[in-house]
Amino acid sequence: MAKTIIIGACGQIGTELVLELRKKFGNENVIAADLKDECPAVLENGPYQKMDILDREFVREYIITNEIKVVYLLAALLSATAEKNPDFAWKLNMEGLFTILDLAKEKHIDKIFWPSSIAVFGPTTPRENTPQYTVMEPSTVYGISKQAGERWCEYYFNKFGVDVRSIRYPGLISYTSLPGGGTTDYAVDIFYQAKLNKTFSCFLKEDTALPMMFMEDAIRGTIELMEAPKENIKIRSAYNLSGCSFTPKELSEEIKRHIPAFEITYNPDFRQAIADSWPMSIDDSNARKDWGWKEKYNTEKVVATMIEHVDVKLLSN
Ligand code: NAD
Ligand code: AKB
Repeated sequence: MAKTIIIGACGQIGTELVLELRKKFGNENVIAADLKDECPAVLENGPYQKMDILDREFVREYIITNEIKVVYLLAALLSATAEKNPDFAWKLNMEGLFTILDLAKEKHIDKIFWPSSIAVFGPTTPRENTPQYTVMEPSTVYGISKQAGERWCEYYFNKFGVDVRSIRYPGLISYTSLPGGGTTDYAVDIFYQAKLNKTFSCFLKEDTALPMMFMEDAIRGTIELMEAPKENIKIRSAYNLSGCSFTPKELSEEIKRHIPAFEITYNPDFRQAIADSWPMSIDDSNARKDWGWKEKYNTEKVVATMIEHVDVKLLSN
């Protein structure tokens, strides 16, 4: 069994991806790696390695010595945090990717998953049903790093045959761990505040539609993409992927059906400009055609599942 590592394993996606991959491939074969000194309790069912993706020599040595063949590289600064520290965001989001692409170019690694984002699109992109191939002029440092990353992934595939696969994730909604500094984080935070205080102050305007996806769909899609036969993967930059799409007002109305006393207020901040530059909905027909993608969660089902499972104790961890 080829060993797999998830770098950036303690984040919103990593936590759930590690657990799902361990179910599939066995706990011992899936290594969680992150900056954190200690393994979080939820990931204690398998190996954990403290790792800084920016320590290129350590990462190379660890992956080569442990004969790790599959890498999921999740460590990154997300859109809102990246705007506050653009130099470091560019460094983190790009250097780690080169370390992993180079290991694959040298044939130490067989397969890479590296996530892109809807942030690769920009204000000049058609915002409704955004096509796979269209104008892409991202206006955030995060979007620029993701677009550059996509170009490098495709380049390493074309030039060196590196088997790298990627998805342009929309905003991801989950309850196992908290989101890490993105513009779509409001769509997770709202559930905690709805349960705790029955009120939520939203940092986006009421009519700001964004593409979103429930984490279970995102993890399933990621694993399906990684398991698809190589010849089916026609896109080596990153696939558009769609789940559902809603505005803060629509989300709050759906929450009100479960918690009638819930109230939302709108206090837009710097993240409004980021959201305004992103698509409202996504055309993912290439993913459907090439490797059979289909989402399971619409907005109604996302809300019902979040209301059922969100545990406000997570806020104090
Ligand atoms: P997150 O911020 O929740 O988690 C990132 C993890 O990386 C954290 O646990 C952090 O400790 C770790 N990390 C940071 N710097 C590191 C370093 N130098 N070395 C090792 N680990 C480091 O992020 P996430 O939401 O899980 O996103 C993972 C990836 O998916 C990112 O590349 C992100 O751009 C992409 N993505 C996420 C979403 C989303 O909605 N969550 C949407 C689109 C794309
Ligand atoms: C963010 O808001 O930065 C992320 C993303 C869509 O990439 N959730």
